[in-house]
Amino acid sequence: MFDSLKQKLNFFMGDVKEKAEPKITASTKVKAAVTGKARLGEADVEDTLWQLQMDLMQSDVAVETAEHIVESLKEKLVGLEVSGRGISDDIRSCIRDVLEESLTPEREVTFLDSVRDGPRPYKVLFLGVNGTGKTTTMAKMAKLLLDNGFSVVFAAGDTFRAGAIEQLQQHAQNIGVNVISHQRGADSAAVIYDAVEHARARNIDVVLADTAGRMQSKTNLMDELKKIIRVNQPDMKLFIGDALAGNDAVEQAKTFNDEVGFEAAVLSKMDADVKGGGALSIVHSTHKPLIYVGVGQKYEDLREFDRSWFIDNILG
Ligand SMILES: Nc1nc2c(ncn2[C@@H]2O[C@H](COP(=O)(O)OP(=O)(O)OP(=O)(O)O)[C@@H](O)[C@H]2O)c(=O)[nH]1
Ligand SMILES: [Mg+2]
Repeated sequence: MFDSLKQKLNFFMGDVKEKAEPKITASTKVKAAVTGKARLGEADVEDTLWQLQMDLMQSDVAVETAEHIVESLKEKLVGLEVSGRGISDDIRSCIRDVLEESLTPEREVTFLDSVRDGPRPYKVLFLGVNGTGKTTTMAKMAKLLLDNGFSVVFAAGDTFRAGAIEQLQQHAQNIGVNVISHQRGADSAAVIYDAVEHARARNIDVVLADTAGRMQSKTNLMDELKKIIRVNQPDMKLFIGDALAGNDAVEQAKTFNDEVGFEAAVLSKMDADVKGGGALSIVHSTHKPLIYVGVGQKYEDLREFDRSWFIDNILG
C-alpha cells in the first residue's frame, strides 16, 4: 500500500519538483548572470506559488491550508538570495521548512508511551462522525496494545446504532479481549463508567471506549459526548477521520476539536484512493498530532504516522 500512496504523493511532490523552478524574470536573470547572485522578487515566484497552490488543492489539501502554505512560502522566498545555479534546491528546502511547520502539532504524542506512563486504567475515547472507522481503529489499537504487553477491555459505548454492540463483540472475540456492554439505548456514559470500574477491579491497563458516530452539527449528540467526557475523564480522546471524506474530514476535525477537544487524530482508509493531503490539513487546522493512519481492514493495518517520511515523499 505504501508504494501506491508513495506514487500518489509523488504526483504532488513530482509536480512540485518540476514546477518549483521559478520562471525568473529577465532582470533577475541578467543580474544573477552578471553578478553571480540575485534576490528573488514577487514576480519571480508568482507562477511557482500559484502552481503549488493548485497542486496542493488537487492533492486534497484544504484550501485554507494550501493558502497558508503558499503564503508562508512566499514570505520565505521573496527577498531570498539565490546564486543562479542552486535555485531549485533553495526552493525545495523552503518548501520542506513550510511543510514541516504545517505538520508540527502544538504537542507531540506517542501513543504507547502515553499509555505506559499514564494512570491506570488508561482511558481512551474514540470520537468521530458515522462510519469513519472508529470501531475498526479501536480493534486495531487493542491488538497493538496486546502485542505490546498491555491488558485491554472494551467499553461498548455505541449504544445507539443497531448492531454496534455485536460488531464490537465480534472484534473482541477475534482479538481476545472482554467487552463491557449494556443494552442498546442505554446511557453511553454509564457503560464506559462500568468498563472503567471493571478495569480497576481487575488491574486491566487500558479501557478503549467506543462511541456512536455523530455528525458534528448535531448539538444534542455533542452534548451527549460532553457528558461522556465529564463522567469518565478520558486520558486520551482520539478523533478518527476518514481520508476519503477529503475536506469534510478537516471540517469535522475542527468542530470536534472546538466542541470537545481531542489529544490526537487517526486518519483511516489511507489505503483507498486518496492523495494524502487530508493528513496535512487536519494537523495544520487543529494543531493536534496525527498519530496513526489506517491502511486496510485487517487488525495489523495500522501504521504510525511518520512526519519525515511523509515530507520526504512529498518532496520526491
Ligand atoms: N479500507 C479501509 N477500510 C477501513 C479502514 N478503517 C475502517 N474501514 C472500514 O470502514 C467501515 C466502517 O468502519 P467502522 O469501524 O465500523 O466505522 P465507525 O466509525 O465505527 O462507524 P459507526 O459506528 O457506524 O459510526 C468498515 O467497513 C471498516 O472495515 C481502513 O483503514 N481502510
Ligand atoms: Mg462504530
